[in-house]
Amino acid sequence: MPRLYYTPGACSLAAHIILEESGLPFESIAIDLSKGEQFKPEYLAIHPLGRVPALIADDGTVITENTAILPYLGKKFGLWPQQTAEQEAKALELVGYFASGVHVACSLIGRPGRYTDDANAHPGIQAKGIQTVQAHLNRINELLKEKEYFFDEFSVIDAYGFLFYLWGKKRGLDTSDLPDYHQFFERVLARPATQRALLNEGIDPSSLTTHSNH
Ligand SMILES: N[C@@H](CCC(=O)N[C@@H](CS)C(=O)NCC(=O)O)C(=O)O
Repeated sequence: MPRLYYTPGACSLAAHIILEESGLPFESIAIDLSKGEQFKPEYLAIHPLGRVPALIADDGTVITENTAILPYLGKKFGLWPQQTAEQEAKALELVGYFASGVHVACSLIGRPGRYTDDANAHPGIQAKGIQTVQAHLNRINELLKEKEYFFDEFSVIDAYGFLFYLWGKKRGLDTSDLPDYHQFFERVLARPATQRALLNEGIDPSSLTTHSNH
């Protein structure tokens, strides 16, 4: 059975949701980033960069990077948009945008030390991160305009997109003017697989719902 290495509430949540969506058995192993478990030799042997997620497939293949893990799981479980080559290209476009645009901008806020050792410069990097992530959330809200999901049906892209609204809220960004993204977030949150993944990560799903007026 596949094995997922994850950290509660981290970007590994997208793969966790999809494994739950599959309805098939899988193993999940928590890596506590706050304790530096990602840098233990046993874990570095799996993911040499010391990051989550890492997935070990049924045949023992180790897969890292959301840009590989999510299309892989999506194709395996029928949750990857590929009705046409163009639709698949749009799905890859979003996976790439989320990983290299939105996630990286989030790390400006959470990990300014990655960009400079000068602690005096960290607040400026974080302020730029907040501004950039806010612009990404606004853009995602536009992409979701009048849509239930990013594509015709629920897919891995939705599990990934779900994450950034959650992180935006957690980091105190303004989510009050993102009505389409908000509704999408609540829709994905309400899915039984999302609820199971969150509970398995020790996160109470009811603590995430906002009941806002959107
Ligand atoms: N490009 C990687 C990024 C993975 C990543 O940065 N994961 C974060 C958690 S969201 C992490 O493991 N951080 C640990 C650290 O920075 O030490 C991917 O998309 O899989």
